[in-house]
Amino acid sequence: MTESKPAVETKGRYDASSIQVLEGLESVRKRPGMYIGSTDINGLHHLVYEVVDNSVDEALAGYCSRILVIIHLDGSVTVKDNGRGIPLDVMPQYGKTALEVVMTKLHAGGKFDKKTYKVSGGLHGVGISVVNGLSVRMSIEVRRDGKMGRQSYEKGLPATSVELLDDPTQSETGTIVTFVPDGSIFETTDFNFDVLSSRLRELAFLNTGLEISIRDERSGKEHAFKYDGGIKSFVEFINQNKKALHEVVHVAGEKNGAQLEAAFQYNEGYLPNIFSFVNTINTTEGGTHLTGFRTALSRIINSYAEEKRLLEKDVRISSEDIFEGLSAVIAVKIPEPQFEGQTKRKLGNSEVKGLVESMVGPALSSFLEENPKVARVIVEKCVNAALAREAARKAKDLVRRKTLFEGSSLPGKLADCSSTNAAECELFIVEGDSAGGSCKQARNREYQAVLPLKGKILNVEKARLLKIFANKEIVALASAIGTSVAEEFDISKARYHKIVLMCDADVDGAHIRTLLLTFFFRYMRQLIETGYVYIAQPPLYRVTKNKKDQYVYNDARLKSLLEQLGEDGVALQRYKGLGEMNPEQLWSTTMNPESRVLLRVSVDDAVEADKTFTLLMGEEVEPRREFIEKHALEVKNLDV
Ligand code: 0RA
Repeated sequence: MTESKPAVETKGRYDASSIQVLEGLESVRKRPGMYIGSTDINGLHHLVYEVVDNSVDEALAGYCSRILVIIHLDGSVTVKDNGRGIPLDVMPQYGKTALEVVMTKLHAGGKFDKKTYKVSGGLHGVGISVVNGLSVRMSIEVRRDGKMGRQSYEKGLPATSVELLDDPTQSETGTIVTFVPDGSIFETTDFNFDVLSSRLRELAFLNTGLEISIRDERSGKEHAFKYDGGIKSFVEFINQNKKALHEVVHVAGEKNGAQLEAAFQYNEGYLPNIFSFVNTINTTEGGTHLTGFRTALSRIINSYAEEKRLLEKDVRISSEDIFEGLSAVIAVKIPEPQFEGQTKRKLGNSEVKGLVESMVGPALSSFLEENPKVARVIVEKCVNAALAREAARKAKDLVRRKTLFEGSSLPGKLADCSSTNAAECELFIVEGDSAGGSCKQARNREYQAVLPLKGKILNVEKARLLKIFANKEIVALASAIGTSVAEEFDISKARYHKIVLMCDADVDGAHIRTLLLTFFFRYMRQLIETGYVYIAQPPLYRVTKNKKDQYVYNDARLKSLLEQLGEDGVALQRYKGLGEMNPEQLWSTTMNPESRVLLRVSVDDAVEADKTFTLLMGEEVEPRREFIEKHALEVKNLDV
């Protein structure tokens, strides 16, 4: 590989547009990173993308409808398409077939750059010859014009001459490429099926109607993608497990050589899920196209809402409110993209912002006018986001000012203990005023404090911050504990090192306990992590036999007790609530450290816990109750 011709005249035309620079592949092997970004697993996958991009170009030109990728057992990869195939005729200026030139020469611009929107910045579009240069072995088979042409290579150099045969099938045209990546160049040559598959799915979304399949012979896994709805299908896919608020909105346009396609749909959730592409490259860091989209959305939704008088006074939808619960895909095609950012995945071209804005704006505006129902749903979603943001800001200010939970103002309902040594102090949070009363009589005033809570406390999972901090029960709770909440939380200020939740042993009690735990988990998590939070275990039954009382804490124990003894001469009392116990009973069964059973609450897996609380606090009440009944009393830690 020594050939390096600076400028080559092509077919008698001398104008600058047809100039191409061809050179051998030695530079590719010397500086692989310059051509494929890196030599890690991303660079490895890039080899597949590069070949597939050539097939996709055939599809864009209207000649290819199917692409198949196969990962073989020996670590090689095959890409097969039904495009036109690479020309097999000899190029007079090289004395070689176009096939060999395409496969063995690095080309920068000019005739072979048939790609209208190819990418600068080293992301792709470098040519299939780069893959060849970085492969220990590569072979290609082309069917075209009734002929079949094939050639193999080693490290980019021809290992055989081009074989030309009559195509025995004489049917479909196309290209089959197989390559074995060079293990002396790549850190790993182990292709990841899931990564390749998800990129191919992206390409299938971005190229409407194109069928792309991938098969992994190592595992037997196989995926096939074909989306007749294009990026509209992409948005539906993103929102699959979410509750969508309306049909997908689709916008397309072309201006000053830039093409734009965008689709979006709001869902009931709060998180944005936005994918942006430039010339089919996933711009994971966003960029000017995304900014243009966001600006247009924000401007048009605001002005629509204002015009239709859908805004309460003082409400202004900001561009962050626009993204709440929004799933969207924005794909642009531009001639000369500039990529910036950490991973070169951020579009930098400043002109694109205005272009996108000017295409999305009017289209969205007419869409809203023509679809007033959808428009209202969208405006309402954004207004809610704006209100929530404002409320959160106010709540934060409140907490910051530290007036809310200062220890100086202990709640009136709190029967505090006399000790100030937090390590020995216990706070019993008791469901209901009557049980609270019994508890106050039963307790040891020296180190046990009692705070009765009335009914169900607020579900903090569903409420906005401002509402949470306006809730009397929660403020009472937080001020009694003394640590403040959220960002202001300070464990060293805890006034008790045992905070004991004492609820009835029924479904409502379990629900209240979960509401309390949710509050602790979301706003005082360290309290749980430090092991300060406990659940009291009041008995379910009192069994009296031979004038002797026995307290029973679960049904299994009752069953075995009754079986062991027989039911003759046995008196059974079922406790439906804490209120049914007198202070002495309450003391001996539930509060006396000598005889009580406490469960310590722990968070073993915060991510799982997070998911569980979200599930528990969902809209459906019944499944939640079932879940609570099943799990809430599972023993994690015993403190006797
Ligand atoms: C050069 C020129 C033409 C097609 C291709 C390359 C081509 C390359 C690959 C790689 C994988 N599949 C491919 N399919 C096509 C243009 C051919 C024409 O003008 O007829």
